[in-house]
Amino acid sequence: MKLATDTISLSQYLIEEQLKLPYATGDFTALMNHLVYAAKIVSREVRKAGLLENILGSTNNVNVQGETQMKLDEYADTLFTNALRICGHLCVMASEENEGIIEIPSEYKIGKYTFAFDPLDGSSNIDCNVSIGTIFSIHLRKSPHGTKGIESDLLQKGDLQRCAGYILYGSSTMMVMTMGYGVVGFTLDPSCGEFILSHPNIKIPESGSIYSINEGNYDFWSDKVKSYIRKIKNIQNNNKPKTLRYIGSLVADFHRNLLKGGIFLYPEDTKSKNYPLGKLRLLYEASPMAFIAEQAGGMAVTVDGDRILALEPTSLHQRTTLITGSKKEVEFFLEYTKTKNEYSI
Ligand code: P6P
Repeated sequence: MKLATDTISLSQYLIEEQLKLPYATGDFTALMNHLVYAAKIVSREVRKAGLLENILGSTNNVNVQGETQMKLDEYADTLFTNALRICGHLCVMASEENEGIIEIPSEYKIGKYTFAFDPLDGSSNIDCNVSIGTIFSIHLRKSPHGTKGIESDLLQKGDLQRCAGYILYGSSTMMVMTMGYGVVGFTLDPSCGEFILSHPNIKIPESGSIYSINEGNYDFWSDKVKSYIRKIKNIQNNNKPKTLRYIGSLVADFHRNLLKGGIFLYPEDTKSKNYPLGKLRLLYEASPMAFIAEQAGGMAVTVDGDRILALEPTSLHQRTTLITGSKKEVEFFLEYTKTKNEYSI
C-alpha cells in the first residue's frame, strides 16, 4: 500500500519537470493544470452519466465528421474549450467537434501553444458504459507571438509536438502523456481528487499476442491487410496465434495494447465514405497516439508504411490509416505485406 508521502500528484510532477528546464517559464505547467481541472470535471460527469437522464443519448446535431453528436460529446467539448481558451497560454485550438479553428477571445491573453483535441473519443460507446477517452496534442505556435493563432499553427507534424496524451475514462480515470522524454501515467484518486503518478515509465512490450481491428470490415480491406490478418490467425503458420481484442474506442484499445503489447490496425476499407483514406483523424487521434507509441518504444505508421509523426497535415480533420503498437508486431506487418519501413531507412 503506497503511503501518501511517497506518491506524487500530476501537478507536483509538472512543477518538478519544469524545474529541470532552466528556460521554462511555467506557461506549460499552467496550461496543463487547466487541462487537469477540465479532465476531472469530465471524468465526474462521465462516471455519473447513467444517473442523469439529460446527459445520456444523442443530441439532434451532426458534427463536422457527419457523426451524431452525443450529449456527453457536446458537454466535454464545451468544458475543455471553455476551460482552456481562457487560460492565457493558447493561441488557437481545434476540436473534433468543431469544423474550423477555435479562436482565443480577444479579452484573454494569447499564449504560445496550440491545442488540438478529441473531447470524447469512442462516444458511440457512452450509453453502454464502455470505456471512452479524451485525446490531446500540444504544439508551439509558428506565427508571431501576441497575434491571434491561425490554422497553420495547428497544421504541424507530429514530430514537433511538445506534449501528447489521453485521458481514459475506464475502470479508473487515467491520464497518460508524453513530453518527449518517456511516457508517464497518472490515476485519478477520487478520494482526494488528484491524478497520482501510477505508471512512471511506460514501455510497450517489444511484441504481443493481441491484435485489434474491426473484423467486420474484412471484406472491404485491401488484399494485403486480409492476407496479414489470415496469417496472424492461422495456427498452422504460427506457434501461437494472436488474440483479438477490440473495444471500438481508440483510447481503450490503444491503452490496453500499450501495457500488454500487441498491434492496433485501422486500415482503409472500401465501404467507408472516406475511402481510400482511413477513418481516424491525424491531428488529434493518430498523431498524439503515435507520439506516445514511439516514446514507449513502439511504432506508428500508415498502411503504406509512412511514419505517422512525419506526416505534414494539410487540414484540421484530415484522416489517415493507422497501424500502431509493439515494434516487432508493426515491423512484421510491414515485412509480411511487403510495405516500406520508414523506420529502417
Ligand atoms: P469502428 C470511435 O468512433 C473511433 O473514432 C475510434 O475511437 C475507434 O478506434 C474507431 O472509431 C472505431 O471505429 O468503425 O470500428 O466502429
